[in-house]
Amino acid sequence: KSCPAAAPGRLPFSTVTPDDLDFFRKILPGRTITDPDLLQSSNVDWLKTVKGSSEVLLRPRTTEDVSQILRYCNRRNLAVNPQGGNTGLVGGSVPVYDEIIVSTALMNNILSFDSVSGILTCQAGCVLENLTLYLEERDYIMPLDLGAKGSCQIGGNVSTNAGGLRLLRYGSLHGTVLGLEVVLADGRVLDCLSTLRKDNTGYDLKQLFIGSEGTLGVITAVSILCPRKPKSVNVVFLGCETFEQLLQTFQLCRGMLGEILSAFEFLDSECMRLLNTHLKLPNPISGSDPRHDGEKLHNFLEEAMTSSLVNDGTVATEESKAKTLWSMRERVTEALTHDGYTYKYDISLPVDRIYQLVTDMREHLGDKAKSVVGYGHVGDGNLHLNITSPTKDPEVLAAIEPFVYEWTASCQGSISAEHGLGLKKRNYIYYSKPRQAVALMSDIKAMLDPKGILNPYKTLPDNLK
Ligand code: FAD
Ligand code: 2HG
Ligand code: ZN
Repeated sequence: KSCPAAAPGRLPFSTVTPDDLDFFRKILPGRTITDPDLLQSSNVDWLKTVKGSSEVLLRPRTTEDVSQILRYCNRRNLAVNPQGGNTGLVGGSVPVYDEIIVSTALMNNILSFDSVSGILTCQAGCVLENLTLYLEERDYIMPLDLGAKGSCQIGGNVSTNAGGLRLLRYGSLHGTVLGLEVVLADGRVLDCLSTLRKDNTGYDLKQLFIGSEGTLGVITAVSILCPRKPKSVNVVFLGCETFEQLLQTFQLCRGMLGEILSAFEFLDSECMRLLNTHLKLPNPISGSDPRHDGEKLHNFLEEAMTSSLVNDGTVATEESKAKTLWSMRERVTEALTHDGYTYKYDISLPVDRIYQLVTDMREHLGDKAKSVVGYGHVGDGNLHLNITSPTKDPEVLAAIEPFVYEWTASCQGSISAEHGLGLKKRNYIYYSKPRQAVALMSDIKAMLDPKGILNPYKTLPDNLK
């Protein structure tokens, strides 16, 4: 029996001909890449687990370029793989076969910034970290932040509806994105690039493209509401003995810090072990006492320490130490890549159930797995359960799945909290969505992309139930 995550056979799209290349070279001179060496990194995903065989990479600069590309591809029945920073974790960002890669990397202009409202409008290929730096100079920040900030692009973030490390405070992109410009499969440009906070004139079409993983259109520009840069930032790294204590600390923290709390993240001791083993990052809290370090969080820390919820910890008030502490959390994904083949699960659960899945999985796998780690966005009820084995092992996979999906469905959780479905998770959608919802998604796809040229084999399941 074939693995449900494996790609189905190649669909009957056309293949690229010399005439097609002539056309692309005419509209994108010097930006039609066919050199196999240059194409290699765009054909492989960040995790190096999905590899396509595209022979053409197109690098448009303008919306009009994208429109011409799609109009042509649609007419010729050529499949297209939209690509941003290629940091996606579910195999959605790379071709499965020979789809043409349309990269937004050169679409990296900031179009406008209103320093009164905090509304930024930019092209889709702007790298998240560059946007953050631009805004910080103007006393604003982006409403999202993630470990992949140095490579991921805002268009990719919107297409995956990325959550990240600040969602707890600033909410999801479904709220902060005010407008989108999207090129549809047939090349039509949908201009919904509004910069209004409020606009109830009909259906909110932009929402369809947020999180649709490049299957409904190519996002070419984004307008987004950005918060003011906080006056001071403190990062606290605390150690708890049990997940139960961690949850009690979270409750205390919410109660005492309220709206100034920007993030509440966690990583377990297995993550700490991997950070130390593979990236040589030492435990930042051993031997320090947060009561001596900072003023700002004094009351909360006093309470957390005296009630014995927290064993030890450290506080960062200056930027460089804050960065060091954040890297402990942000670099777990990287540490895992050094541990072996990684089986990734990105699960939404009621917050009090989060760690039970890690403990149950550990027990269920016994010594079949090399490491079983839990980390994630506690404040959002989002667990990152990661399992490694020395090499990809079908037996380990068979022990994990469908166990992990059944466990999640039994709690009415989501099998993809923030990374999307891409190639890897598309056939598991029914664990989290009813049949009618998936059928309606498929109708929307058929309406917007009747030939199915946009990111085929991704997001929607191979067969409708
Ligand atoms: P890509 O990986 O290039 O593409 C992702 C998907 O979007 C693909 O399906 C692609 O076809 C589509 N796409 C890209 N650009 C466009 C466009 N302009 N129009 C239409 N479709 C497009 N995710 C989180 O949610 N939270 C995290 O905290 C987080 N942390 C991460 C940390 C690391 C170290 C890594 C490697 C990844 C992390 N991710 C996280 C995964 C996350 O999905 C991506 O990092 C990010 O949102 C993808 O942006 P990208 O530009 O790299 O898009
Ligand atoms: C994070 O929160 C990312 O660090 C990546 O979403 C999670 O690698 C993962 O499983
Ligand atoms: Zn995450």
